[in-house]
Amino acid sequence: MNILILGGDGYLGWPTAMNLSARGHKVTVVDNYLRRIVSTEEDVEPLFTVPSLHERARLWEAKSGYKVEVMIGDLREWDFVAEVFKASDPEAVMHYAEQPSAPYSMLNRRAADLTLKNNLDVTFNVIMAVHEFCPDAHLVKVGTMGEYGTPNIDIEEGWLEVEHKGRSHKFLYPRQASSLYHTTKIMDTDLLWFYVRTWGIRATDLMQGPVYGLVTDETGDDEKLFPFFSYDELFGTVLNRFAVQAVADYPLTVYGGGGQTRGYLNIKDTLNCVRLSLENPAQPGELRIFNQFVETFSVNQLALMVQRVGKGLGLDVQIENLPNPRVEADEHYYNPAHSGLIELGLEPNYLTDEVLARFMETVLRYKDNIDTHKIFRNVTWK
Ligand code: USQ
Repeated sequence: MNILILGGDGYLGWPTAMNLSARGHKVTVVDNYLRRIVSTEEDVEPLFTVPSLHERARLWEAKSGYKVEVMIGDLREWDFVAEVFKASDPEAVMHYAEQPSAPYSMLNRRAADLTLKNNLDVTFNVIMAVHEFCPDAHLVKVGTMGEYGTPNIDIEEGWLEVEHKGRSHKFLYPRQASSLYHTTKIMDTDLLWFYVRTWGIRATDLMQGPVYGLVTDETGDDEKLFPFFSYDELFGTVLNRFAVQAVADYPLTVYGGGGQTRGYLNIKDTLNCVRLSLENPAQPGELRIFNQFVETFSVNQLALMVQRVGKGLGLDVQIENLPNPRVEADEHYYNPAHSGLIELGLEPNYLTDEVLARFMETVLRYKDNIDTHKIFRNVTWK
C-alpha cells in the first residue's frame, strides 16, 4: 500500500514509518519539525539527539534496504499540502501531525493558540486534500482516550446508543476533555464526522491512551533510529517520565492522590494497531472508532511497579505525591471498552515486570544524558 504519514518525525511517526516500510508498504513521511522547534524553545530536548528525518531515512535504508520518502514543510499551508498529496498519491493517510501535549497546550496563551490552530488547521487541510486528490483513500488519525474524559459510566468504543422518550439514536459518545490539547482532538473528531457524513470519506479515529517505551522491532538497539523520546513535564508521558526519574534518582512525580486511571499501551502496540487499521480499512462513509490501549493502570500502580522493578535493578526509587498541577479527577470510575482492535487481530504486549525492567535497563544506559532540570516545571492548569 502507498501510505502517507503526516507528523513522521514524532515519537510515534518515525517508528510507524519504519514498521510499515519493513512490511513492504511504500511510505512517505511529512513533518515541519514542530516538536523539535518547540522542545528547543522550551529547553526540553529529548533523551537522545535525534538525526534529521532525511538522515534517519538514509540510516534506515542502509540497515533495512527499504526506502522512506521525506518531505519537510508545514501542513497548515495549502500549497504544501497539495504538493504532498500530488507527489505521493496515497491509498492511505496516517495523520499524526498535531501538537500532542496536554501540558504544553496549557502553558501560556501562545502555546494554547499554536495548539488550537495547528491541530484544527492541519486536520481540516488533510480532510480537504483527501476529498480533492484521493477520495477513496483511507484516512486514519490519532485521537485520544482523553476525548471521553472520566465519566461515571462505562466508556464505549466511540459511539453510544441513546434511548430518549421511547425513541433511540446512535451518537458519538459524549466527550469532555481536561486540557485544551484534548479538546482539539474532540474538535478533530467532529470535523471528521461531519465530512464523513457529507462526502462519504472513509476514516478511522484511534482513541489512544498514553504510550510508553523506546525500543521497537525496527529500532533494535540502534540509538540513531530510536524515537523522539521525551521525559520532561511538557512532552513526556507518565511511564516514560517515571522510568527516567527512577534512573536519575529523582523521586517519582505522582500528581495529587495518584488514583488517575488511564488506558496504556507499549509503543510496539501503537505500531500494530496502526498497521491493523491501515490494512483493514474503514468503508466509504464510515467513521470507525477504536479505543487504542491494552490495559488500565492508576498513576499509583505505575509508580509502585517502577519502584519494585527498580529495586531489582539496584535502584532506590522514591515516590513523591505533588499537588496536582492539572484539573482532573484523581479518584474516579474508569471502565472503557477496547475490543475493536483485538477483533482485528491485535496481540497485546502487556506491561510485565520483565518488560518494564528491559525498558528501564535501556534508559539506564543513557543515564548521563538525563538533565534533571527538565523533569518538573509545574505547568498549572489554572
Ligand atoms: N501524571 C502524573 N505525574 C507525571 C505525569 C503525569 O501523575 O509526572 C498523571 C497525569 O496527571 C495524568 C496521567 O498521569 O493523570 C497521564 O498523564 P500523561 O502526561 O502520561 O498523559 P496525557 O497528558 O493525558 O497525554 C498523553 C499524551 C497524549 C495522549 C494522551 C492519552 O501526551 O498525546 O493523547 O496521553 S490519554 O491520557 O488517554 O488522553
